[in-house]
Amino acid sequence: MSAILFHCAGDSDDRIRNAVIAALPEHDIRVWPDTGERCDIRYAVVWQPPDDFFDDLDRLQAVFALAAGVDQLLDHPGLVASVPLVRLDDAGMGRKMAEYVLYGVLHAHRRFQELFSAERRAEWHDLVRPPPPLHFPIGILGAGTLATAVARRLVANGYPVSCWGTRSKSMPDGIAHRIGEDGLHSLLADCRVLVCLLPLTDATRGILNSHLFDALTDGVFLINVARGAHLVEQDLLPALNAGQLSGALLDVFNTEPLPARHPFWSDPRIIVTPHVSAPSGSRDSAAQVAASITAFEAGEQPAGLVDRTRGY
Ligand code: OXD
Repeated sequence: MSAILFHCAGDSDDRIRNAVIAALPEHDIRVWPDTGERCDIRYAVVWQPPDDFFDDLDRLQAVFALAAGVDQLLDHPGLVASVPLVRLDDAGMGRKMAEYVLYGVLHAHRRFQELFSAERRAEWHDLVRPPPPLHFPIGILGAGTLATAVARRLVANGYPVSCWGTRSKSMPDGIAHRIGEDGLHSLLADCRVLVCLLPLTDATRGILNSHLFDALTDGVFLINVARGAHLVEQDLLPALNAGQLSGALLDVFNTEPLPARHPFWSDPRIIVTPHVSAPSGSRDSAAQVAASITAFEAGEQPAGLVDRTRGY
């Protein structure tokens, strides 16, 4: 008999587990740490599995991540590289991510930071005259499923949007696509808001650093919704102080939860949110995992199959 081993850390544990069980009624689903006979286990459905999770799972055929980012799984000490890894491909996250980023873009474009601080001083600050969205370009680092969902929403709101990636690919109408070093530099030189939606790989770790901030025009608003390790944290306050950045909306951090004494909490130019930009929906995630397992068993390639050489 083939079984699926499930592990999910966090509040949504029961909801996702029940949705996975409901979506795969024919399968024997075991919930970590009750593994039963480990030799029965063919698939694992996981979010943040512990270090010994994969021990003795000798007949494991595939791992399904309950996340869009698989950096933690690629670094997992127990997961062997020959086992295919599949990540969530949207699963309801695109809409939520688009809403979150749109909030940040409107915050920057309509200068809410300035309005809020005037409000705190009981000051009638009515001189704010934002340009039309057409003159407020947005640069998105990343060109994958979530970046595309975000870009579509921003384009629908009238913003010119460019996505940056390493390989050329066709993007939906109205979204510019830039590639390579030159593409990055032109995107940085143009944008008023910079959004990081990259996968975390060796090539992208620390990409949001003082060198990149030097290439921006002054006063850019930064949104990081990818991974904390994309940002070199000690470079952020100097870039804000120098006016290269006007503010930042950060949802991800090197250490999560963000420690109470971290300077980001108290800086009025930085909005901190607790990794909530786009939680995956339990039913959407379960449906995608079920479809991926069905595709996998039929010998087809599931959506979200990770290319380990690229790292996403
Ligand atoms: C993800 C996340 O990668 O929630 O899906 O961060």
